[in-house]
Amino acid sequence: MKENVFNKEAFIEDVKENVKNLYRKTLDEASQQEIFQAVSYTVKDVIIDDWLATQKAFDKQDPKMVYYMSMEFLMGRALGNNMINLKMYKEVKEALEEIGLNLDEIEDQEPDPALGNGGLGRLAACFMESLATLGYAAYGCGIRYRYGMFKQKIKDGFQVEVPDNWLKNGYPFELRRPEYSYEVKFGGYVRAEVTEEGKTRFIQENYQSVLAVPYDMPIVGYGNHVVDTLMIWDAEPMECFELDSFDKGDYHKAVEQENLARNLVEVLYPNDNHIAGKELRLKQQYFFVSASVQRALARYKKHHDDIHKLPEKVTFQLNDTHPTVAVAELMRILLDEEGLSWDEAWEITTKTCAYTNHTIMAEALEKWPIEIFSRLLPRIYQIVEEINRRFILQIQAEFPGDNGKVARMAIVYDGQVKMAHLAIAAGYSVNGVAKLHTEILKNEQLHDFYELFPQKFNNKTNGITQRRFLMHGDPLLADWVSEHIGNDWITNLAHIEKLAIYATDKKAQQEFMNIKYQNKLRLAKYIKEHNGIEVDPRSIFDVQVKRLHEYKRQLLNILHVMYLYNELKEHPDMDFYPRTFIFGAKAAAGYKNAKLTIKLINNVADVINNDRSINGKIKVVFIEDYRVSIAEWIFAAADVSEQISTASKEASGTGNMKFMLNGALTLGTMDGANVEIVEEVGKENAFIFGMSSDEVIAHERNRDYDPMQIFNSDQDIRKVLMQLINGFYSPNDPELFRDLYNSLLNTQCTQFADTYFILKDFRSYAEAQKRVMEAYKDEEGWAKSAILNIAHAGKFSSDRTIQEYVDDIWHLDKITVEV
Ligand code: GL9
Repeated sequence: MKENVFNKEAFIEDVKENVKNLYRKTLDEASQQEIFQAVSYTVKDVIIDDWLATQKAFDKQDPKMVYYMSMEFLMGRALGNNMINLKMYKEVKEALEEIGLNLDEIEDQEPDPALGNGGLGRLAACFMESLATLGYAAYGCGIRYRYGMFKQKIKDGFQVEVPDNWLKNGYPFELRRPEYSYEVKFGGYVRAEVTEEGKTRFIQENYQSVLAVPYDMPIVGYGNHVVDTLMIWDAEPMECFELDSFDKGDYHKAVEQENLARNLVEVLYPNDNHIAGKELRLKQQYFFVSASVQRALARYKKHHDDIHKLPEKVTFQLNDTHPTVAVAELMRILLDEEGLSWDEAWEITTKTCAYTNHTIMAEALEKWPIEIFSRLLPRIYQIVEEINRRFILQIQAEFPGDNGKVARMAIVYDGQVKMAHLAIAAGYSVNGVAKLHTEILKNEQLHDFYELFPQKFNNKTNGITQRRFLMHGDPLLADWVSEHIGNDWITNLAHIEKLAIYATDKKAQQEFMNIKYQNKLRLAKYIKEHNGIEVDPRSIFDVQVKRLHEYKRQLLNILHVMYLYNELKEHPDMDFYPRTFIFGAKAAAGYKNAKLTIKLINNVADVINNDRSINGKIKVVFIEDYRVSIAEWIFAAADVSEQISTASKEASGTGNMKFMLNGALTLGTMDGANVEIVEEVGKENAFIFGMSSDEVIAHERNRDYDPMQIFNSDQDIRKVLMQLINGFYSPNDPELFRDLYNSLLNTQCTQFADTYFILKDFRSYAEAQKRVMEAYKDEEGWAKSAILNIAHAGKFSSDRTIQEYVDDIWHLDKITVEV
């Protein structure tokens, strides 16, 4: 295969040309943003050739392909990673430096396309990158939200949400493809018509429609010339309808239809592990699913004429239940447009769709009121009802007389359409995202379904891409790894195990600690600039960055900080290693306790950071607007990775893997993928605490946990909780944190006090934190553990995850791209 030979002079000439053509400027007149655009277009030129060649390879090699359907793709910035995967990053950096330009600053001009909330959306982005790198044909299917995840501002300690207009300067890495537009229909009614051959046909009438227009983004594989495609859909009004409507004198409807198109893709719902149940959300789901399925089928039919063989060439992976209407949409097209019988259509559908579950949180389970669902999608609802009718017959045949099963498993029940049940009934595969999570699905959450379809259930432990989260985020460490063990880890992370022999090498330990220090300096500088807080890069950087959610227990972390501070005040000479507690988290806009926790962290930070008497031994930092780009720097700088969710609640976690790969030690519960991290690296190289998932589940079942007993018997905990309501951290409004206090103790205010067992795990957490401190004092021991963490992160590459999806679920063919 030909390497992309990089020509510095030609690259710079191209950038200059782009600045001239785009802005009628010379390079020295251009702003940083303009230079970012020009550099991006130059890089895009390189990508385009590979992209074309990849499409040619698809046509010629006719591989089976996966359509990864997801409401969210949390891509993060593209420029840097595209250059890394084109193997031109360092060369471009040098070329730009020679003409006085700084690549870091240029990269910093790119908005983070934040078309996702958190782990689920970032996983989809890592998966696309791994698919391209492994040489599989893949399309990501999603929505081109005009406003992605909101920008977070911290004002007076409170979170304020600001719209993120990421498209305002134009996004260089997208391509509008109007020739692949499709109509998507909403509402109206369904008329049955008997054809001449005596078949019944169903026709949707009096509907509103929008035009789905795709924007394609390139997904560049690492060094293999493969460029897959992320298609994200924009909504435009159907032009012709307006006139039609005026003709019919239906002005109102024409306006409604315009508004539908305008509102549809306006904004991403900012909820993590929680469903808002809004009608517009269901519209978004059907909109992108219908358009994607139509495009996939059109592509298939261009190359194949037997629709029955669709499962040999196409698979739809449903990223959580959000795109599950795909099942019914595929049925609709096969029945109504392809004219297949129910059994033929069902056979194809159930061999084409597969479902991934990402959470056991009850409030995240999607259920749509029949009223909304049937009004919005009348034909789809008919089909779902028929799937349900047949599914209930199957349940009854399998478990005769067990009416409880029907009640628990039906797709349509209690006035609701249950999307997970539909996905499991129709999917040929159901997978969880970490070993423990999959076991909980099989034994608890989806036990009834597991009894009916044991063969469908499988585990695919999540992973992350080392190209972004080591090569791009932590170049010093990446180079150091390569110097010691070569480059193989870049495309096969299992090779990073070779690093293990350096864990006890004094020189390697020194070098590692020095790189960590450099990365801590980089972050300390950022914190100084953005928070005005001076942090000591020699202190332990103890980090919890992730969405704010009660089950993730940021509250446990900050309560422990309050406890430590009390200890330090009482025993000023106690043995203590300086600590910087770093938080970063967005709270869903309507999630009160989550937002209050942010305020608490900031108030605690204010008090502690300004208390001279503790000599800066504790610092608390809340990083504003936590997002992919800053995350890369944070992982690189972390010593301690806080993964402290209530056991059983975090399906997998993926931040835990990013920290590990960057040589941070996990302080965590036996939850999600933490279990497998400890399995890989060994208990002695992590700090594990707290209840097991079995214990948590048993308490939940028996309802026998009483936090009040702990409050009454543990004076340190009591003191910390009292500080929530005595104005210690909020003198002007002593009642400010009352709701947090109540959430822990007061059954009047929450169904169960301390739902997430914060007080129950507190002592065990505090004890684990002590072990962290002791361990850090032994610098060599710490370096050894850190290096072992990196060396044992091999399993957690999304390349491994994708290969498992391919082997067990998708059965894709590899393609090769010649250039
Ligand atoms: C999540 C889980 O909570 C995480 O534990 C898991 O790692 C990711 C990816 O599998 O999926 N499920 C979920 O709803 N979210 C997750 O992060 N939340 C969102 O990002 C919307």
